[in-house]
Amino acid sequence: MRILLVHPECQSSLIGFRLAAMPEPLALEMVAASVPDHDLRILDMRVEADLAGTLEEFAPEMVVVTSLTTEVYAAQDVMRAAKEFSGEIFTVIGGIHASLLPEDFFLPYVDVISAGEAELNFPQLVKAVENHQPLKNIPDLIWRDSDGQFVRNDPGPMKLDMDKLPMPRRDLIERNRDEYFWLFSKPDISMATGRGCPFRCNFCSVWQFYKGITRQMSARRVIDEIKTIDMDHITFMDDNFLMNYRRETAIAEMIVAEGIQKRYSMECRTDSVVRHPDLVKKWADIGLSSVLLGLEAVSDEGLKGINKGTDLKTNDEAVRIMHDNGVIVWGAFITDPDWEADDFKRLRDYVDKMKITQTQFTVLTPLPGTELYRERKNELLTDDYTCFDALHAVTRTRLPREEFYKLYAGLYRQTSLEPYYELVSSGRMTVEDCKRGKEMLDIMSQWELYLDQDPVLGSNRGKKKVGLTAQPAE
Ligand code: B12
Ligand code: SF4
Repeated sequence: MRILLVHPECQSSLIGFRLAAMPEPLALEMVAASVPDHDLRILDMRVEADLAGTLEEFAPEMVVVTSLTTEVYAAQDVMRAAKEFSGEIFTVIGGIHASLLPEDFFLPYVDVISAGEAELNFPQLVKAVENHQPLKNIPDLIWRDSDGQFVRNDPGPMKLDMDKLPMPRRDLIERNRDEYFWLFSKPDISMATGRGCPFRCNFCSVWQFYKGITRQMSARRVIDEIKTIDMDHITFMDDNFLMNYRRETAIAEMIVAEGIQKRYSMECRTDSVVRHPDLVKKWADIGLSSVLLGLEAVSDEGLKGINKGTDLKTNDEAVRIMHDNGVIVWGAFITDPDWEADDFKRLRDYVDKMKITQTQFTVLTPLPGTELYRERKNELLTDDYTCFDALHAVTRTRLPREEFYKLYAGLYRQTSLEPYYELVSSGRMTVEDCKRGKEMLDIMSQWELYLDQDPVLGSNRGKKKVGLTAQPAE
């Protein structure tokens, strides 16, 4: 079959995490890898907008789309356009949002919603569609019965041998390689060596999506994949790469033994860092350049409130360990709509005190499917998913909203660029990277840019109704 896999584009403003990272469409590369015997094409609309031209030229029989919560409308648009182009095209939606809230895709132009990991049902789906067979025995599929009603199949076991996962189909996006980046590394390659997380932060969708199960590839399988990559920088997309001391030590040792010379970035919890500083040193010695650290809050109370399971002392120590090893810290922090001016000041003071070079400030957002959502869904001011980008307050703010955004955006106003200069002078960052970092801060610190998409002040308020209220577009 000719299968077109589409990553939708949802970015509509200057601000956004796009400034700090735009990794390759790894999910679609994995979906593609699960059906190798077909004619496959990936269209990443973040870098190539021409959906109509691709439909015309490739003439797909199936269009497959992935979607985070922020991307729901963009994903719906892609499927609607595919069906309008040809009623014969079979449309499939999958990924984290469709898995947690499939009802948002109960739409006339959607044929199937695939919940969970592609490897567990997508190959069977493609086979069934190709051979005009029934879909009723394929796990975790939501499909349309003869009356046009969506029916959900049982989930089936989440049995997956991570070592048997095929290599992602990076060849399908190679033409866009130079566009993908992670913080100061451009171009960049993404790798995912584990799935799921054993922790239970209340704002997080990961453990909900993986139903509390955590799995990792063996060190050997990780090395085999690294060896297929001919680029200098790899980012591990795992939510907590350093969680398994034995495995990550083995990977580092194999990298040395096999003479692999690259640079790496990763995401990490602070307690994993503090538990094994020697592991950080090992990785720094083999090229660890930056770590996205989930610091989240600057008080024990704040960390408890989100059920992070760490404390401030551990966070401080983790930052220190990274600094001692010359690793760039990309600190992720969560602000709260309930904050007063002092809370913002406390956070900015912490960032300055700890010399955190790169920062990510999000607004606490009850993302559908999370524990926080269940607790706070009655407080939501909007059901417009484009506001759920973690840059906007979707619940009431204690401060007047403009004031909230002024203080929030102001967090990005670096009081000192000294950490950047240190990185440039020590050769860990180029002048170009430094300029890019500075530009990012300049944009993210303009508070007016946050207003247009605000659920109360913004120009698109009330225009979109989704969630369980999703209506057919016709
Ligand atoms: C890389 C990443 C990013 C990247 C790229 C995002 C993107 N759109 O691709 C960047 C840095 C830009 C980013 C930004 C954001 N992200 Co992000 N990110 C991740 C991360 C760490 C890894 C995703 C990944 O590549 N995984 C590896 C691939 C292989 O797995 P996968 O994507 O799950 O795909 C599998 C299945 O889902 C399924 N599948 C997926 N699509 C499809 C389609 C079909 C048809 C089928 C059959 C199956 C299928 O099969 C795949 C293989 O098994 C996840 C955490 C996580 N563990 O998922 C968060 C995560 C996806 N991000 C999240 C969030 C909240 C955001 C932000 C809103 C804010 C923020 N704090 O970062 C922004 C907004 C992005 C936007 N587009 O608006 C949430 C999403 C929650 C949700 N309900 O949507 C996650 C889950 C983190 C969390 N803690 O909850 N993010
Ligand atoms: S540690 Fe990270 S991935 Fe794990 S539950 Fe918390 S936020 Fe989610």
